Amino acid sequence: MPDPHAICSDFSAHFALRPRILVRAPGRVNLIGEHTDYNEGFVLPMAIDRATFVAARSRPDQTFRVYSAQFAQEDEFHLQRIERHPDAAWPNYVRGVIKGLLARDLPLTGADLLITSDVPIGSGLSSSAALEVAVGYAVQVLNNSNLLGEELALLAQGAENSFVGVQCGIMDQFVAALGRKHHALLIDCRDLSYRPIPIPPDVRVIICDSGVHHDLATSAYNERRAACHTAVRLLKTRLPRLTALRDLRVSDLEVHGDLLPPDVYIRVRHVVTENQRTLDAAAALEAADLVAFGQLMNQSHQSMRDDYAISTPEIDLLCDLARSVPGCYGARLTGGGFGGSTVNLVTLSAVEAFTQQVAAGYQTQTGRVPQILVCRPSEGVGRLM
Ligand code: GAF
Repeated sequence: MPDPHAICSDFSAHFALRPRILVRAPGRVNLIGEHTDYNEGFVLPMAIDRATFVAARSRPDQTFRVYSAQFAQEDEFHLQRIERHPDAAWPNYVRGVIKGLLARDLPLTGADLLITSDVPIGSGLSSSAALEVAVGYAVQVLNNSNLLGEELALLAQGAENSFVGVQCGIMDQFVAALGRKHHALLIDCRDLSYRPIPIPPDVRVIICDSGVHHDLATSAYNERRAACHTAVRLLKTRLPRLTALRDLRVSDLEVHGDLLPPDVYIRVRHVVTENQRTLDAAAALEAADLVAFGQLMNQSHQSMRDDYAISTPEIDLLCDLARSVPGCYGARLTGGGFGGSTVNLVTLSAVEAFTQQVAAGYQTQTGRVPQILVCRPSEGVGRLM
């Protein structure tokens, strides 16, 4: 984790004043429940011990000066004129959140922000949600407002949907805002109720970053979401009460699947089976039945690979390597897909062997060194200073 004192010193060096606050929001890894959130279904993510940090101080005017230590770039904008940044991507996450706060009629002053992070970018660990939630929280603390928890998550998701242009669901922002130490969260993405489920102390959640990320991921993600909308529209002709794929059971799909073109049918099959797997996996975790949990992870990966078509050869290889290590309960792609990372559940005593064998196997077969993070379930957003 970056040293909080060093972050504050960087702020002082950049803005010539001490920051008033320092905020942290975590990245996340999803244990199971992929592409179910925007179908109003269930997800089971946990916040990780990698995070984005925002040091901040109010300004007496209406200007925002935002420095990204990772990109060594500064962005400046006026509160009354917030538009998309013409070239860089990262400022739009910040601008979108501030615009969202203004749209909620919160009276804001300008601020100086310094942002730094140890959440890898493009690895499927939701560095963007960590950034949105950290900025939304920090700016509210400066302005004495308290849109917290699920409201903060919705604000951050809105920024990503309408300002950045990714039609993501609520999962990443929700767990960045509400993550719980030692726990994963079973989230019902329809009514946003949730239940923390403890991760047993004798296992580790290990992330393996393939180092491969496809540029078309955003458009492919939006296409998947569009296919789900199409499916609901077609199914509604016979099932008028259906409002989202969450309402469909596996048995309904067998009866009404003839309404769907084959390419849409397999997408729906992933969502419907994944939703059930997520509920089953949450029950298995609650019962500390890690063997059952791991089998559901493996089935989830197969469904993402074959039906939702969001895996890659590198991710499939990482999963195969992981499953060949004794003590690994299960392995699957995590996050939106098209590259990124796998999530693996590994018994404590096998962590070292797992790390060595997967890294060596991946390097031999691809020439790439995977980043492997043994991570701990952490708290959601909070103030460090
Ligand atoms: C990305 C999105 F941001 C989430 O909302 C979710 O849909 C996920 O992909 C897939 O489960 O992380």
